[in-house]
Parts: sequence; C-alpha cells; structure tokens
Amino acid sequence: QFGLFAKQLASFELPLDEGPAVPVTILWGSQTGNAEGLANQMAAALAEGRFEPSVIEVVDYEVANLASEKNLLVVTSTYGDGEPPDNAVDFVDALCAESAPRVEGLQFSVLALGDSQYPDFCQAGKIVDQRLAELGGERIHERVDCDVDFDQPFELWKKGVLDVLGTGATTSKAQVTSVNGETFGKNKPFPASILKNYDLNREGAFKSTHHVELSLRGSGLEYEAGDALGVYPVNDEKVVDEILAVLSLDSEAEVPLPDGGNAPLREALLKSYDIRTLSKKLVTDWQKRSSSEVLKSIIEEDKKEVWEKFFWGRELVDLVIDYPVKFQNGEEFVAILKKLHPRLYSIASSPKAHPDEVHLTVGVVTYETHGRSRGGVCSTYLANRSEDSQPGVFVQTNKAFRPPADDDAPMIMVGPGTGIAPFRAFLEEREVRGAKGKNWLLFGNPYRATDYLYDELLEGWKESGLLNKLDLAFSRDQEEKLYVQHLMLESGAEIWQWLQEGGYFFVCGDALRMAKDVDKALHEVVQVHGVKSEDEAQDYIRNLRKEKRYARDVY
Ligand code: 2AM
Repeated sequence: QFGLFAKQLASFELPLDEGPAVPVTILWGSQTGNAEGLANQMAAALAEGRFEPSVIEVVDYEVANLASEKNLLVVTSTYGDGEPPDNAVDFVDALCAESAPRVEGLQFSVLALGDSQYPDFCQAGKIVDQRLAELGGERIHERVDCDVDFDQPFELWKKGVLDVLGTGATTSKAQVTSVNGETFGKNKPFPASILKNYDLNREGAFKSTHHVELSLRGSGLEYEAGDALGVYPVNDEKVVDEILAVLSLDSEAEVPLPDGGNAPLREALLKSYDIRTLSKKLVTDWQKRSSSEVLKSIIEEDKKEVWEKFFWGRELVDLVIDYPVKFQNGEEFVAILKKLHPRLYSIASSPKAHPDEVHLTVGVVTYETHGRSRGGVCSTYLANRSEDSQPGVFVQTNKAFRPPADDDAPMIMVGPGTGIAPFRAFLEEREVRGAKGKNWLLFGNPYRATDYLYDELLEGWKESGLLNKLDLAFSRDQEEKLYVQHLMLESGAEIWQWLQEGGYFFVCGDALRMAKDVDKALHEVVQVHGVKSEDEAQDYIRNLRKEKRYARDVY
C-alpha cells in the first residue's frame, strides 16, 4: 500500500519540478484592455508552474497555427450587440470559415467577458468556444462567462484550468491591484478631488454633458491619451433612504460587504451594492417573499419579451414599492443584491497638457419612467459632485487606442456626442508634441446652438491650424437628419486620399448604431474612391485594422 502511495506521489510531483516546460498559448481579444490584463494574470500563474505561456494579441495570430497547438486558452470580450472586439474580428471570421483547420489534439478553454445588460451576452467567447469544439478540440474546462464584475469568475476559471493542467499551483500572486501594477487601482481606487465640473451644453439644451476635471496629484496613477478612467459611483441618497424607510430596515445595522468586511447598511447601500439593476434572479428572489401573482406569472412564463417588458424603466425601488416584502434584517436584504461596479469613461485630456489631472466628458443621463424621474447612476453622481468631493477612480489602460506613434501620419477622428472625449486628448497630445501630421475631426450632436461641445476649443484649433479639417453634423438643425457618416460620404475622396498617405481612422461613441453606420460608410468610401470590389474593400479595411490604423473605442 505504501508502495502505491509513493508511486502516486511521485507521478504527481514529477511534472511539477522536472521535464521540459509545457507551452501554453494564451490569446486575448479586447476592446478595453480587461481581457489583456486577465491573459497576463493567467500567464503569471502558469509560469509559476512548469509551463511556458505565450500571451498573444489575437489580431497577430494565424488561425492556421491552431493545428499545431497543444494547449490554448482564449480570453475574449464582446461588445455592442454581441460582436467580437475589433482586434478579434478576423480571428473569429477565420475560425468560423470552412477553411479553418481541424484541431484534434488541442486542449482548450475559453474565458468570455461581457456585460449582461447587453443582448447576446459574451457572444464572442461563446462562438470561439463552440467552434474550437466543432473543429475537434478538447475542452479541458467549461467556458466561464464573466459579467462586468469579472474578478471572482476569473479566479474560478484560473483555478479550474490550473487544476486540470496540473500545475498544483492553485494560488498565485496574480492578484495585482491593477494592470499597471500601481498601488492605486481597480481594487483600491484613488480619491480624486474634483477641480472643475460644468455643463458643456447651453441653456435650453434637452440633454446635459458635463466636463469634469479631477486631480490625480499624489496618486501615482499614470495614463496616456486613449485610456479610460474607472469611476466608482455612489448611489442616490434619496433613493437609498426611500428603500430603507419602506423596508423598515435599520440603517446603522452592520451588514457584510460584497468583497468582505462589514459596514452599516445605509453606507453599504450607498457605496457597495447595486440598488438599481433588476435581473431574473433578483425578481425571483423577491417573488419568493412577496406572494405577488404578477411576479409569479412573469417568472413562470419565463419569456424573453415578457422579461424585457417588465425590466424596461424599472429598478429595485419599483419592486420595493410595488411588491411589498419583509426582510428580517439588512443582512438578509443585501444577500440578494449584487456588487456596485465602477463605470468607465474615455479620458478627454492628455497628461502632457494637464499634468496631475484627468478630464472627462460625461453624458448625463436623465429620464422619466413609470412616473419617476431617474438618472444614470454614475453620470448623475458625477454631474452633481461639488468641487470638494472625491470620487474613487482608477486608470484602465487601452493600448489599442492611441494617437499614431508617427507624428507625421494623418489622423481622421469620428466622435459624435461624448465620442469627442478621446479626440480632445489626441489633439492636445499632438499639440504638445508639436506633431506635424494632419488632423481631421468629425463631430455631431443635435443642435449647434445648444450642443456644440468644446466649441471654442475646436474653433481655436481650426484657426491655429492644429485641426486641418473640422466637419460638424448637427443632426436636427435641418429637416433631414445629418450624421457624421453622411459627411464622410461627401468627403469620401479626401478620406481615401488621407488613408493612402498612411492615415489613421479613429471612431469613438455609440456602438449600437453610430459605429456600425460609420463602418459601413468607410467600406463605401474605400470601394468607391479606391475603386475596389466589396471583397477587396473588406480586405483593405481588415488590413487597416491589423496595422492598427483603424481603431475604435465604442460603447
Ligand atoms: P439624433 O439624436 O438627432 O438622432 C450624438 O448623439 C449625435 O449622434 C446626435 O446628433 C445623434 O442624432 C447622432 N446619431 C444618432 N444616431 C446616429 C447614427 N446611427 N449614426 C450617426 N450619428 C447618430
């Protein structure tokens, strides 16, 4: 018996210390940099065992190579309505094509990132996972789908994959606070003082967009033009107090926090729990206590349209008021809630132009539904901050979205609405650098009189020559809607010319409609002015993307 035990021990220990390191390829596809960060953490954990991980941005990977891989991990996000991130589009296309290689002998696992608020949650990861299996790969660990709160599911996936691969190294030092290895980071946000906070829209505008300047002095946080800032919101005090009053809960009672530790209930509801977003699970948990026939029938019917209709314009406070329930205590209440997560904003400043500061362009969302006025949790929080408050922030790097390294390269920027933000940063950056390359900005918003954001700054840049071209699409100033893509088509010959000169094409803003229409317009421009077939235009643009000369920051 002892002999058998010794043998098992030996066979378990051998691979840990001896034999050649086993290669593992880790591909990442990312729009914001989260997937890259996790791919690197996974690699760090593997490297502690007997593995030799290679982390590769998926845009640089040839699908044909899959046939000779042994171990493959894929970390990919999804954006918009179920599309792969820009740098993964070609990979997913090639993987789904008939020409994709068979991959018998390949062991793989997929970590999918997404946002369950959008349709087709984690779709890109699901496609990759399914297709690798179809091509004959062996799934060594179930795909894990992560919502915006990806830390915990990632740890589970990492541990699971490490267990299967047999490193034995299940805990790792990969719990870094941020991708940059800074002291302040996602898990330890920096309290940033607000220096300025004002509305960019003029009086009479039907929407509001705030310019917010924050101080990073003493934080050690660094960023580059193109990065995003994570901001931890605080929930609306009025709504928190209303919920506490209706549920008759003691605001001072200690309750557990999502990431460990305790806090008084009111503070926990303000800072740590999502007190707005409804989910099937939350409504089901609620119904168990409420005996509501309405909720019961929705849950039993369990149809997508029925759920969507119910969720539309409703938040937790609507459940609290419309479907009365009783919780024994605060702990029982927070047990059904999810963690409040930070929101990401594209940074609107260049650190070279504003040392120790970071600027944001925040679209302030307000609306009325079911007889109650409401607002976006973080945008209203930021808009209402006075200059003495300190929101918790961290930097989210976005290496895929940078002004050209070549200061002479022409740059075309399409950024309607709050999509202007990173281009203010790009232009500031080029101004400070004294970059000679031509710059062209296409901006759009409803009305010139009220919604021309940063008008003085942009007109000044036009005058100084930093902006060679400034095209404005005020959509509602004339009978027919005028959008940035219409201006692109009008100036198609010149766009083609700039691209031929090695130009870069950047897009920022709405992913669901605008970015798609702009992409379509770009294909049309290349087809018409480059005299190409549809397929040739597609190849041309695919190549632009590969060369990182077509980059998007869309949400
Ligand atoms: P609209 O609201 O008048 O329709 C910033 O939000 C600007 O983008 C607004 O002028 C908005 O116009 C416009 N916009 C809306 N849908 C768009 C689309 N599909 N493509 C480009 N711009 C769009």
